[in-house]
Amino acid sequence: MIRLHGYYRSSTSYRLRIALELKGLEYECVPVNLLKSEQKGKDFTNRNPFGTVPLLEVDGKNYVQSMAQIEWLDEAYAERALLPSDIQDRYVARELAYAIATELHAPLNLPVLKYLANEYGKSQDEIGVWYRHWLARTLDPIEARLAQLGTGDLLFDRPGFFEVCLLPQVYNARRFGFDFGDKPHITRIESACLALPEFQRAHPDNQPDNPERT
Ligand SMILES: N[C@@H](CCC(=O)N[C@@H](CS)C(=O)NCC(=O)O)C(=O)O
Repeated sequence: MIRLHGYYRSSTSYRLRIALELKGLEYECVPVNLLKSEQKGKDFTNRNPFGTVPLLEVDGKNYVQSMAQIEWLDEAYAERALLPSDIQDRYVARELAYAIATELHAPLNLPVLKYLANEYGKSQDEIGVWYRHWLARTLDPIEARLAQLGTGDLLFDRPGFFEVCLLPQVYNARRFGFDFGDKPHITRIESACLALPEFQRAHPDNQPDNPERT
């Protein structure tokens, strides 16, 4: 039994939903409301001392930290691999996915944005400028790398490790009004992925804890 404790709009929870969908694994979503700080409650932090989503529960064991979870899932369930079999391709998938996970996610996370507002009195407009600045710093070189690699509709022949990380970040970027006008490779991959049922089922719009859906 696989349970994913997450929040519909959390990009790391969205990563896990895409990974589980692409691997064809059955899972149950357990909502954790970040706006009510449920991730900081004792019940939750006893299982995940980082106090962040997603928390992946498999056969009674807890797994935390999205990139480790995704790599673990890919090793534990070898079918429909997310990482390519060729070592060079695997390197490229990791290079681009970890650029998003390590450089981009941290300065854009909810506690950072709250800190800017509460400790430094920054307005929503100023926070938007911050958000788009950090997005461009990593999405610009990712776009350049995709051009260099001659990428088509997807990084490789089917969606995997990179697309799992890219789509949630693009979703967030669009919420914050990021201009993708000069990013044809990223937007082509986005369109190709959003056309697939796995990505549609994983999308924040289709999660039961999305208040706009219920
Ligand atoms: N490095 C962690 C980051 C997890 C993370 O920051 N999750 C966010 C949602 S995308 C969260 O739980 N934020 C609430 C908080 O930090 O209090 C991972 O990849 O799992």
